[in-house]
Amino acid sequence: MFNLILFGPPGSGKGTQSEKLISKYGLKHLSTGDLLRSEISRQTPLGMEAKNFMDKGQLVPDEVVIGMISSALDENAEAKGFLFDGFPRTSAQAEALDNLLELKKTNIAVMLALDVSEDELVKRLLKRGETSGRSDDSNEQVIRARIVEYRTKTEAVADYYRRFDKVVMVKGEGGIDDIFNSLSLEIDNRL
Ligand code: B4P
Repeated sequence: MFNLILFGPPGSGKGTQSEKLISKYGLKHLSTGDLLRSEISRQTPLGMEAKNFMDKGQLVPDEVVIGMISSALDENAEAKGFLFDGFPRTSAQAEALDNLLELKKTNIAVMLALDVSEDELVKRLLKRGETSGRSDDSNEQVIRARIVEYRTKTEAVADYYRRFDKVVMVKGEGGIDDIFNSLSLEIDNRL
């Protein structure tokens, strides 16, 4: 099994690159953002709870997302590997993921971290907000709050994986295909 984490601030291209990577490598895409938005659109109790946090640009509580990932791993026991997109976003989530993967006798091969400047992030998210219908993309204050959440709670997750020498920084600005080629090269080196 080959498992990788695509990491980076909101708007860094995780969702965009994940779509291309899963089709090239046949990995199962697990995006906590997509899973949460699906719960919201189905108006489940979990979705209603998550929406309160997401609309303010805050992270959803750890126990909610860890539970979601745990179920998704069980539902996809036959996958040849997972691409984690937007998860883990806190140190508690990183530890929980390690434990879940250990139960399956596997681990994280690499964390690919997209590096993008804050100005570019805000520009991209506001642009997506014009068409996506995502309430967390259309308001600059909420976008800035998401970036603060990233700096205060999520950035430390990279330090967690650095301890195991698993982090590779990749330039996340420029053409989508160029970034995809850089990510692919790092994966090919580890397969
Ligand atoms: P996510 O759905 O994970 O969304 P994101 O981080 O905002 O965006 P992503 O990085 O995937 O976007 P992309 O760059 O592809 O999270 C949303 C919310 O859910 C969070 O704020 C939080 O509340 C909650 N949540 C999710 N996971 C959680 C967790 N584990 N714990 C707690 N809460 C959690 O796209 C951005 C735009 O840039 C697109 O329009 C794209 O077209 C464009 N773009 C991409 N690459 C580009 C390039 N190279 N050049 C120009 N534009 C580019």
